[in-house]
Amino acid sequence: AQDCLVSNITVKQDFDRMKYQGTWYAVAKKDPVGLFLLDNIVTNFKVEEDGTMTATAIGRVIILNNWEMCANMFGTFEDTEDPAKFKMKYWGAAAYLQTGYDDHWIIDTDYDNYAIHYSCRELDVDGTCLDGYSFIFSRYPEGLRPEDQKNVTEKKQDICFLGKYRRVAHTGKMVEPHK
Ligand code: AZE
Repeated sequence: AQDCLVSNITVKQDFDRMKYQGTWYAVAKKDPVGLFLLDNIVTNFKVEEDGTMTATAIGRVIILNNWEMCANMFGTFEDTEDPAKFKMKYWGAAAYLQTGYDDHWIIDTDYDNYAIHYSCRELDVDGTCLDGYSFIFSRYPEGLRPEDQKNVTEKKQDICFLGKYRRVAHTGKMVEPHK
């Protein structure tokens, strides 16, 4: 969306949740306001028997008073009229972690290598995003394939987050989320 209006952002056509299942490594992220996952972010998507999409995610966080820990998070996705736009209800395994109800849009993916996620938490009065976050996911912890980088950069621009991402380190000290 050239005008950065959230309502003009396009998402993946005919999103196929079955093909999206499995492990994704966050390789870059654009943070929202407030507490957020820091690094070593790995997620696992699954389609349940009734067709609902669910996910688990782990990541390093620092909560109150510089307490560093591994956040074990869960999400369930509510369908909308667009197959690539979900509402995500999420919570932590422990009560001191974060709970929330966020948009969860899949901007683009080829299912086998990369995915671009987008969530706007708060709209500005002019229809642009005032507070949002985004993940670039890869099927490989080492990062994106060189051939996917150009497309991913274009998509970052389309969602008006270009230049706002930070790399997500994978130091390998953490475990995979539960499948
Ligand atoms: C996401 C992938 C799908 C499952 C979930 C995700 C989001 C998780 C958070 C977690 C925040 C935790 C904090 C703890 C102190 C999009 C990665 C649940 C936003 C800040």
